[in-house]
Amino acid sequence: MSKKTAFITGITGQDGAYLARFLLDKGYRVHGLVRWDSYVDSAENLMRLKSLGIEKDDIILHYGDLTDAQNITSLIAKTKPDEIYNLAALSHVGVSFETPASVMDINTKGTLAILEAVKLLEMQKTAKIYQASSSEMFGSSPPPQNENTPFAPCSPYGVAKLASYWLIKTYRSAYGVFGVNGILFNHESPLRGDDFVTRKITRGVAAIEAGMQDTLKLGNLDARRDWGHAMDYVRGMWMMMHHDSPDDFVLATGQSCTVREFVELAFREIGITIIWKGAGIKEKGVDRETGKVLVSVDPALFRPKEVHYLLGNSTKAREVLGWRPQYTIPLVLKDMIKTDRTELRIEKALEEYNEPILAKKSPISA
Ligand code: NAP
Ligand code: G4F
Repeated sequence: MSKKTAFITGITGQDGAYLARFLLDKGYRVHGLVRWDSYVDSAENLMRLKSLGIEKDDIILHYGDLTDAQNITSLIAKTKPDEIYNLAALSHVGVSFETPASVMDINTKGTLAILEAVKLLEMQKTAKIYQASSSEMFGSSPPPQNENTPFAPCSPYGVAKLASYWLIKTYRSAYGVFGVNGILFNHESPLRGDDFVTRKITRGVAAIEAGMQDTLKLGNLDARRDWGHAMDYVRGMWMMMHHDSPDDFVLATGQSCTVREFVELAFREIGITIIWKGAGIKEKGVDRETGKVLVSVDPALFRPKEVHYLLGNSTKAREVLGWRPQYTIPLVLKDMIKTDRTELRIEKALEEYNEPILAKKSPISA
């Protein structure tokens, strides 16, 4: 049997890396879209892939940008994918308030570029599309949320993702495109960007333990999320693409906790019990043993509008696809903090090792 071909946008991101690993292990030929950048180390954006044992030669990377429709069309024509996974996005909800126009360009017009390419190239029958829809689209709709919950987005990110969700449904019914919406609740991992709250917390806690940071500054501690593991969720993406007919599915663990509770769990991993003192922007997380302030609230991290409570009901994916998450919040957290503690111990050791060498070499001290 000939190899299946997948084209992944967002291959350098958290989900892209795990999905590439998953598909390679299944014997796929994997193409990925990458943006050119001017990092000092031009391979920096491939770090996540590398950490999962994926080298440049294992996949085929193409320079491009989701906002460039001609580029996307020509890449789809050239790579002839059986499956397109559209994971590229400006994925930070808070940042989407600062850059709403680029969010619409990437997160909505980018999806349109893929759909139009498939339509223009008459690939409806050969190329399936997975769209990375988001629980952020539910916004202020009360929990638990499932496929029938009304959408009420609260951010430019949520609005842009919702427009893409509808584009997928529209091209599915109007042109027969095999397009699926995976409505995914928050999912994390050791590859999560450190601007997202879970990674900021696990890394911050590990840095406090290593003596490299004094306090952890956070925004809204009351927000409640349904946090799963990215590895479970990329498996779910593939399962949706292999269902007989295109449909929309929620993936969620069905458990949630607040940011405050996540902080408590993370500190417990390093043997610290946090007690909370004060309220609102004066609230502090204090080490019960030493009385030291380890967590404080920074109002600059509040969003203009907040999604307060996300808790998913993934009964449909469980019953129709047979999908089950293997990770619960405590297990996701353990996986993340274990990696952060190891990485920071190595970083610290390297710093200590390099310090005397740098001091010797420094022209200032000479
Ligand atoms: P991520 O780590 O932030 O990765 C985003 C990816 O998109 C990166 O590879 C990034 O490339 C790429 N990208 C951004 N703008 C682009 C552009 N204009 N052209 C081409 N590529 C571009 O996000 P993630 O957590 O893996 O999430 C994957 C997808 O699922 C996103 O669409 C996200 O919105 C959605 N989603 C995520 C979650 C979650 O909890 N993780 C939940 C629901 C939905 P660079 O490396 O060049 O920046
Ligand atoms: O980690 P977050 O930035 O994730 P958020 O906003 O829920 O978005 C993530 O999940 C969505 C699915 O629901 C995805 F579609 C999206 O791409 C992304 O992956 O923030 C979680 C909560 C928010 O309520 C935020 O206000 O944590 C709160 N928070 C409190 N302090 C913070 C911080 N968030 C961040 N990023 N940084 C803080 O210091």
